[in-house]
Amino acid sequence: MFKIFKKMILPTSVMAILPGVASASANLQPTDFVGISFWVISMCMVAATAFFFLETNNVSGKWKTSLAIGGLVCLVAAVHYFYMREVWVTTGDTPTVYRYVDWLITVPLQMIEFYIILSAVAAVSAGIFWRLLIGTLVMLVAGYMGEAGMINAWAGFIVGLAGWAYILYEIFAGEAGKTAADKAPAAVQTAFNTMRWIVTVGWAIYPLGYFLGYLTGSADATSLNVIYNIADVVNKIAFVAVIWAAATASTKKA
Ligand SMILES: *C/C=C(C)/C=C/C=C(C)/C=C/C1=C(C)CCCC1(C)C
Repeated sequence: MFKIFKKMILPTSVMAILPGVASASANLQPTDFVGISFWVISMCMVAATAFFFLETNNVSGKWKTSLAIGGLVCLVAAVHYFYMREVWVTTGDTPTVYRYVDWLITVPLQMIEFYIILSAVAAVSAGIFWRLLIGTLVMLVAGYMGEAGMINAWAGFIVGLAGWAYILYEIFAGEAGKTAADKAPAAVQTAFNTMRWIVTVGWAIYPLGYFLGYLTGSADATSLNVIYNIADVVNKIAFVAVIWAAATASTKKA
């Protein structure tokens, strides 16, 4: 009885909460493809949330934490997508503040996933955790301050890039990268490798958007929002799906 309750509590609470924040906008025009993309992505995030939470029941103990965190990433993103869609549909503005609030929560959680999947298979130092967290915060806070006009826009960009470079160094050549190469089993190595390429190639979209949309003003709000929306599917849902695949493979083997 208790087990069933435990299994149901996460998905049920998610499904109970989400419709409450998903006030359907009455203003969505059939030709507003950016608005439609906001809608589609928010629903993908809801579905992914439910899926990853449910799948925590099907993987072995050491993987449950990483899948639960992956579910949280999608849940937080889903809620922000509802807000962002609303801003876009009602004002036609880019919902920059909501994106940054979303990033401030989801990006550190995603970076911490590197640490958690390694600690599921090897003894790892807490230094990895802190370096990834600090690099992420430097990247996001600098970008935000630059975009909000609190500091020089170029300074924010350059400090933000340095934070990102620091993260990349850690997962490719630093302690995290070395631990994955030396100590992780094949399934985890594959996952780790795909995840760090998502962080390199997929995440490049965001500084590119800052550069083209904000610093040089050569990209318009419509294309930027569509690109961010599609990028988030890869950079969040596919990122967690890679962890899920490793978790499932390693559970079947055990
Ligand atoms: C789900 C959302 C994700 C994965 C967002 C990631 C955002 C970034 C990697 C942002 C990076 C930036 C820089 C590297 C330079 C400064 C400007 C930022 C914050 C856009």
